[in-house]
Amino acid sequence: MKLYKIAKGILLEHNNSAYIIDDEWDSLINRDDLAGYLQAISADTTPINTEVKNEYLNDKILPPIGNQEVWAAGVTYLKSRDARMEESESSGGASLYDKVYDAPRPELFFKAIAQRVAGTGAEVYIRKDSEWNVPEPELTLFINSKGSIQGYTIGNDMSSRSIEGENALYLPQAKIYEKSAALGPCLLVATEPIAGESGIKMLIKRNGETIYQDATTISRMKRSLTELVGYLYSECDFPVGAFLMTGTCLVPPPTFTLQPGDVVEITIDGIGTLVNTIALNPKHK
Ligand code: DO4
Ligand code: MG
Repeated sequence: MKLYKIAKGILLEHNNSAYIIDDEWDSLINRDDLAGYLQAISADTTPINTEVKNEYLNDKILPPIGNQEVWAAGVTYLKSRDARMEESESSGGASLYDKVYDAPRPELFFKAIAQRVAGTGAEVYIRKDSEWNVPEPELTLFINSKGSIQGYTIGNDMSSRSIEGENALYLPQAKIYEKSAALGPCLLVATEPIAGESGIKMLIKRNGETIYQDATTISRMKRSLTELVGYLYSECDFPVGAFLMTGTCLVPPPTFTLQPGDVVEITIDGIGTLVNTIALNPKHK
């Protein structure tokens, strides 16, 4: 089942039919057994016709977030550890990444409030004071206020490698700025946990040509999803739930940096594709 936040409200897609749900986003997604609740709604509601559904989904799709905080886990895949060790070698910070990869406690950091999150089809920004920028494709969890994973979406944890590489203490500046995060296109709600074999793929286009593409599976993650959630929820309350990006599994080669106009497409099997165009923030150019 897929939940879309659209201009007209909330659209539920289930078994090739679509339904409009008259509810408020935060209280809807923060339920226990969201999957069961949505199944019951689909059984009791008249579906909208396909034309109307396509019209809604071809219009602007909003990020599937209300008033939740977005957090992120780091160095959960070998690829991320190796790339970070390389970029921080000259600042002497490489061993930090090596240690956190093997430590019982994961790296977790605050990433965004909803205002800084872009949806599919929207722009994400690179910083004007950063010369080395990458997208980070990440399976992203929606966890309700009781700490139970209720859904999955696709996340892009936009990052400045030059700022983070200069000094690990600059991580918040490398990671947190306007439109440095994207989520979407929908929230996948299922009765079963997402399968480890689910593929995650990233493609970057410049002037219509593919300049980078790679793919892997979620099963390459070093840690379990519940382990990450356990640490996040151990001393923080999230009254309307929280989103947690689970770390990047793909890193473009060191010679690669994003440019304004590039298009980033991240696909996760069963969820869909999150598409964003790279831009500089017009307010801060
Ligand atoms: O340690 C820095 C950030 C790591 C990160 O964002 C990732 O591995 O995805
Ligand atoms: Mg990341």
